[in-house]
Amino acid sequence: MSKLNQEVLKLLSKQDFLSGQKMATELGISRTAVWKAVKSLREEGYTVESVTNKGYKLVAASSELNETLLTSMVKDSSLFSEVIYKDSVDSTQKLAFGKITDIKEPFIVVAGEQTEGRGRFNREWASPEKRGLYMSAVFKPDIYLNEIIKFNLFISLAIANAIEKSFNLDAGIKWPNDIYINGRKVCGFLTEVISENNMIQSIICGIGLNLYHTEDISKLETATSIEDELKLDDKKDLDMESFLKQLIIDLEKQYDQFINMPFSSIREEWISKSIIFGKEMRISEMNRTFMAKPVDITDEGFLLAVDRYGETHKIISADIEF
Ligand code: BT5
Repeated sequence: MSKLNQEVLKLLSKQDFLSGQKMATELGISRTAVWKAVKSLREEGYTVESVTNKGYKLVAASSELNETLLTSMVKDSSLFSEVIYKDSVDSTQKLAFGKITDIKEPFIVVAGEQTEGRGRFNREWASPEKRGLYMSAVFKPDIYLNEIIKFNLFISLAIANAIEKSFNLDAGIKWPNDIYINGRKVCGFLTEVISENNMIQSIICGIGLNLYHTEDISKLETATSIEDELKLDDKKDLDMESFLKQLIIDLEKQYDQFINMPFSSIREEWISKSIIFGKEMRISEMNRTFMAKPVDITDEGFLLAVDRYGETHKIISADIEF
């Protein structure tokens, strides 16, 4: 069905009005099949007008994430081979893990809602229906396990850049895995790995981005959404098509950099987007918590933070809070 939706959408995008009969002939299907595809596109959020004797006209693209849109995005991707879309899942991470052996190339899982969305250390990730992007991107690199330290640095830059370019908002990176706008978290991601003999086989990167306002999310003191951050004049439906295109382009670009280049190649840009430097933060490592100011990041991707006694700490992995 999705492939047919895409073909009907392509025809509608090219023309003003197009009759059901013309589409049916061009696609070699019945008029009923055309009608069904139009109905399904409308259910996915596309506005398709129909006028007797004239036919169908695409009035507005969908402001929702939907299967047709995602499939066409991935078709143009040089990295991802396919997308799995579900209206509702427990967690896209779980679904992605379940498909890893069957799908040999990199792929994407997206859901309209998650009933058990999770953050790091199994914390909850609020994933209300049609309000956000809930996505797991699976990469299949052939690199040493210790390279994974750098992965989050490249991916955070990709997400921040995509948000900035698409919505004209100032997106800041909060090391290690959050994107903030105006002091609040709009996106969190988590990186999980399958490895054997010190080599990474798959990276499963789960990205949760709050797109539209919800009461649940605004109740969280530190959270925000793209819609909440847009200026009044810009508060129209979000253009999902250009955002997804941009996100995939930026993920491809930064993943390619991650595989082929050292962190130093993006270090300056990453620092310019980071929101943690020079601020006193609570840093929680595996077995200790202390207060310190992040001051720099090394070429290898280690965070350097200075505590009140002037001692410098080299941090590989931690939770940090303002
Ligand atoms: C993260 O964890 O920030 C990673 C979130 C990853 C979610 C994606 S969605 C697609 C994929 N499938 C999944 O099941 N997960 C991934 P962490 O740093 O542990 O942050 C979690 C904390 O953020 C929670 O304890 C809350 O305080 C807060 N939080 C929960 N939901 C939020 C939301 N929607 N927006 C902002 N903050 C939220």
